[in-house]
Amino acid sequence: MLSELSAYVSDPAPGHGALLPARSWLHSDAAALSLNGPWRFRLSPTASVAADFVADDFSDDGWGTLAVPAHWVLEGDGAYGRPIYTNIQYPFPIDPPHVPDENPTGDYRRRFDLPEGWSGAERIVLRFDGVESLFTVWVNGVEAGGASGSRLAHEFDVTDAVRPGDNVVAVRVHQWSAASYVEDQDQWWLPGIFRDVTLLARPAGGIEDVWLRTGYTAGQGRIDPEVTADASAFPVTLRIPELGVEQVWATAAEVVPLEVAGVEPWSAEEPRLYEATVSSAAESIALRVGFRTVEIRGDQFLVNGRRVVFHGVNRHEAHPERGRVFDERHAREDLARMKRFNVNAIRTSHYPPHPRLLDLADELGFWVVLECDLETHGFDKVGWVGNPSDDPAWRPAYLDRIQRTVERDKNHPSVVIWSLGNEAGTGSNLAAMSAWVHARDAERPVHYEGDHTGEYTDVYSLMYPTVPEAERVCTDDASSTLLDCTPAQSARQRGKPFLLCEYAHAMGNGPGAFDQYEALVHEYPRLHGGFVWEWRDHGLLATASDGTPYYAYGGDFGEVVHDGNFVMDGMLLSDDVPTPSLHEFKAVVQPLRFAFDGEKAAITNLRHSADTSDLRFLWRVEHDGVSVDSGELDVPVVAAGESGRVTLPRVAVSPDAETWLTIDAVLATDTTWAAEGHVVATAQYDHSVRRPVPRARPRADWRPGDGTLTLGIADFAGGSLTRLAGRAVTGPRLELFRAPTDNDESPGDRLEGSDDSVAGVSSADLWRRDGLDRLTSRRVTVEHATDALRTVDKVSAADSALSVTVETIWSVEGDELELRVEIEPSSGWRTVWPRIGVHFGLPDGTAPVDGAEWFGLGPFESYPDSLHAARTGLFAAPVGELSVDYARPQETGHRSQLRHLTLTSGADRVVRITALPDTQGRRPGFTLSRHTPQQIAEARHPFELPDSTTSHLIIDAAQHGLGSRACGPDVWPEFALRPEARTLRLRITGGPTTT
Ligand code: IPT
Repeated sequence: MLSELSAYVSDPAPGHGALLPARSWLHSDAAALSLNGPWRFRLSPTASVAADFVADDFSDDGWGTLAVPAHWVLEGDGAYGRPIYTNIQYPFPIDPPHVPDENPTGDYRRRFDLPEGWSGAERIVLRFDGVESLFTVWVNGVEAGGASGSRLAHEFDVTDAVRPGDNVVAVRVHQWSAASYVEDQDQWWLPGIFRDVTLLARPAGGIEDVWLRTGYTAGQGRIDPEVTADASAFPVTLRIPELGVEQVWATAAEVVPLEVAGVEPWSAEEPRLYEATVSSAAESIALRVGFRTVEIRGDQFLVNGRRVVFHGVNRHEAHPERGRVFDERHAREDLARMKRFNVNAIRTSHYPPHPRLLDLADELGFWVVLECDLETHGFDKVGWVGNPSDDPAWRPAYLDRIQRTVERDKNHPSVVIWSLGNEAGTGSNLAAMSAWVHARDAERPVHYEGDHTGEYTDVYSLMYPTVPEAERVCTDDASSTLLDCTPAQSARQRGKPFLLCEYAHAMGNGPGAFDQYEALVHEYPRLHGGFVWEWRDHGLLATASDGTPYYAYGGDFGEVVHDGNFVMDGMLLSDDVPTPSLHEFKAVVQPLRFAFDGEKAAITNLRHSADTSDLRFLWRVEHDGVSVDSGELDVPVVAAGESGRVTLPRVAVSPDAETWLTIDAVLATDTTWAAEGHVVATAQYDHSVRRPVPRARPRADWRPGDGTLTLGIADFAGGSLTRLAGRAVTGPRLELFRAPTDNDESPGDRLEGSDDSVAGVSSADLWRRDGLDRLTSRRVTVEHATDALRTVDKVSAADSALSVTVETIWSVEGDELELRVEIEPSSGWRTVWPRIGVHFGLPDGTAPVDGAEWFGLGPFESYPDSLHAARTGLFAAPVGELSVDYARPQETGHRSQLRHLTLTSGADRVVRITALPDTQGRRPGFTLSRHTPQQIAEARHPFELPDSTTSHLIIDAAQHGLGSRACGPDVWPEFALRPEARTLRLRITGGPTTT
C-alpha cells in the first residue's frame, strides 16, 4: 500500500484513466449540472488512509462539510490546516519527484441525481476546472481517473459509471505531489477543489470543440474555423447575425476559412465583439468573436498592423477570504479598476486564471499574455540540478500543461501571446512546449523569460532590469552582450520584440522610477512596455488575538519555512484599496501627452488605435488651489499616434498667489468600466508670476540667554519650544530616520557602479548601524536677540562620532513667527539618509490635531522618484487618511513641495505654516501621522501600532527616493539622498479659527 501510494503521489505523469483530451472552455447549450456546493469532507494528515470512502454504501456521517469550490486551509477556522506562503523555496524537502509522508489529503464525497432526460446523452463528462494539486475521482465506486495541473481543466468520461437517479462521486486530493515541484509559484499553497465541478451531458451529434481563429485587415475580417465533431454532427452552421454571416458546412471537409466584410477590429482599447454561434442539430456553442491579427515583423509586435505597448500588470488570482477561488463580481470589478488606472494588459502570472476571466478581458479590453501553470524556481537553490524542465520523465507533463493552457483559452481575442511558464530554468521540455504551440497556433508568439538566449521563444523578455540594462537591449551596440548570450545570440535577441514580463516591484511603499521605464518605451520602438509586479497584495484576512482584523502574510500561520511579506507586493492592497503607486502608474502611462507652449498646447494621442473622440477636455484655473475659472477645451479628434494643437483659455494670473491651469481629459460617456467624467489623463501648466522669497533677516545682537521666553505665539523653556498657539508642543527635533520601506530593508544590489548602497546590506541596516533611529542631542548654545532665539544642537547617536549640527533660529517677523533651521552633517557620513527633517510632537491635550489642509503636491503621498500622480493643489485630509495601511507598516504619507499647511482639530484651524523655498528653490515636504517613524518601524502589522495620544508633524527638507530594491534596482542616483547641508524656513501663524 505504502509503496504504491508513494509511487502514485511522486509520479510526474499528468493524469490517468478516462481523462479526455483538452478542449476549449465553451458556452454550450447542452445540459450541464453544477456540482458546486457543500460536499462531505474529511482531512487526513497523510495519503496512507484507506480509500474505502469511494464505496457507494460508505457512511460519511462522521465527516465535516466543505464547500466546493474552496481551499480547505481557508475553511473551518484552522480545523483543516493553515495556508503556507513561500516564494522560491519549496515547503518540503527537495527530493524530486518525492514528497513527504506528511501529505494532507482531503477526501470529498457528494451525491447527485442524474437529471431526467440525460439517458439520451451519448456521453457523460465530469469536469474539474481546478484542483490543487493531485486528485483521483470515483463515480459510484468506479475509478474514473486522476490528474494534476492545479490551475488547468480536466475532464473525465464517466459515461459507464453513472446510473439513473442517485449517484455518488468521491474525490481524493493530495496537497503535495510530484506536480508540486512544477507549481512553485510565488504565492500561497492552497490545496483543494478550488474551481467549479460540472457534470456535462454530451449529446450525440454534439460539437466537441470549436476554434474561430480571426484575422483583420482594413475593414476586412477573416475567420479560420476549426470544428471538432463526429461526422454525425454535420451540417454545422456558423452564424454571426450582426455581420449577416450564416455559413453552413455540410461536412467537416467544408470547414474552410471565410472572409467577412464590414468588420470593426478588436483591440484592448475598442474591444469590439460579435456574438456568434456554431451549431449542429444537437448542440449550439455561443462565442464572442473579436477580429484581430497578431504578428511579429522584425523587432515589432503588432496587432492589426500597429505596435502594441503593454502597460500591464502581473495578475495572480488572490482574494483575502477566498484565496484563488474565483468570484466573478469581484474579478470584474478588479478588471474595471485596472481600466480606470490605465492598465491595458495582463500577464496571467503564473498560470491560467479561471476561464471566465478571459471572457471579461475580451469584453473590457486587455492585451493578455496567457501563461501556463509552470514554475520550478526552488531548483535554483541546488544549481538547477534535477530541474524537471530538462528531464525527459517530465516531458509528458510539460506538454500536457501547455496543451491544456492553449486549448482551453484559444478562442479569446484578448490572448495575444502564450507564455510557457515562469522561472523554470531552461531545458528541452520547454523547447518542446514551444514547438507544440508553434505547430498548433502559428499566429500567437511564444514567451518565456528564462529562454535567455532565445532558442525557442519569439520575444525577448527580462524581469527587473535596471533602466540602463533595459536600454542596452534597445540599442544595437554589438560590443555589449545580453544576459547569458554570446555576441551572436545577443544579436538574435535584439532582433526580436522586447518586453519586461516583470518590472517595478510594487512591494510596500514604492516602486520609484515608473517614468524612467516609460521613457524608454517612447524612445525605442523595440521595447513594448511591460508588466508591473504585481497587481495586488495576496494578504489573507485574519484576526489578531484582540479581535482586530488584519491581512496576514507569510509567517502569520506558523509556517516552518516562509517568505514573510514578500507576498504583499501589489499596487492594490489586499482590501482593494489602490496604493499611491497605482495612481503613479496611471499618471505615468496615461495615453495622452500634453506639451504647453504659451497660449497653445500640443496633445499627442499615444494609444494603439483608438482616437480621442471618447474624451472631453475640461480645464480649470486655480489661484493657490482655489478654482477661479473653468471650462471645456475645444480639441479636434486626434487619431492614434497623432498630435493636435489647441488654443488654451485665457488665464487670469494672480499677482500674489500661484496660478495653475489644469486640464483633465475625461470620458465623454459611460463605459463598461467607468462612468462619464472619469479622468483618463491630467496635465498642469504653471502660470505663476515669480515672487521674491523674503530674505532671512541678519541679526547682530545675539547674547547668551536661558532660552526661556515668549516670541509671538510661541513659548520656550531652556531654548526648546513648549507651546505654540496655546497648545503644548515638543520639538523641533532633527529626524533623519524613516520607518524603512520594504525596498529600504532589502539587501539586494542592482545598480551597477552606484556607491549609494552596499551590496548585500540593506539601507535600513546601515541606518540602524549609524543610529539614525536613535539620535540623541546636546545643546551647545542658547542665545537671545531682539524678538529672536537661537540654539545650536549637536545631534549624534551612541557609539558614533558622526554628528549633525542643527542651528535653530526663531524670530518674530511682523505678525508671523519664523523658524529657520540650518542642518549640517559632520564629515564622514557614508550612507544615504532616509530624510532630513524636523519633528514636532503635538500631544492631544483637550483637542487633538487630527487633520491637515495644505497647498502643495497631493492628494496622495509622493517621493522624489514618484511624483507624477501628485498635482499642485489645495487638499485636506484627516490624519488617518494621510497614511497608507501597508501590510507591513513602513514609511508613508510624505507630501512633497509644500507651500502652506494648516493643522486642524475638528473644524478648528490650529496653526498655519508657510514653507519658504530654499535658495535653490527647493521646497520641503511634510508628514502628519499618529506615530513616530520609530514606532512604525517596530510594528509587523498595522494592529501592532500602539494607541497614540500624539500627532507627529515632520517637515522634511528632503526625502530619499523609493526605488525598487525589494526585487530590482535601488533608488536611482539622482533621487538618492546623500548627507548634505539643508535649510528649512517656515513662517507660522496661529490662533483658533474655524474652517
Ligand atoms: C520573480 C517571480 O517571477 C515572481 O513570481 C515574483 O516572485 C517576483 O520575482 C518577486 O515578487 S523572480 C525574481 C528572482 C526576480
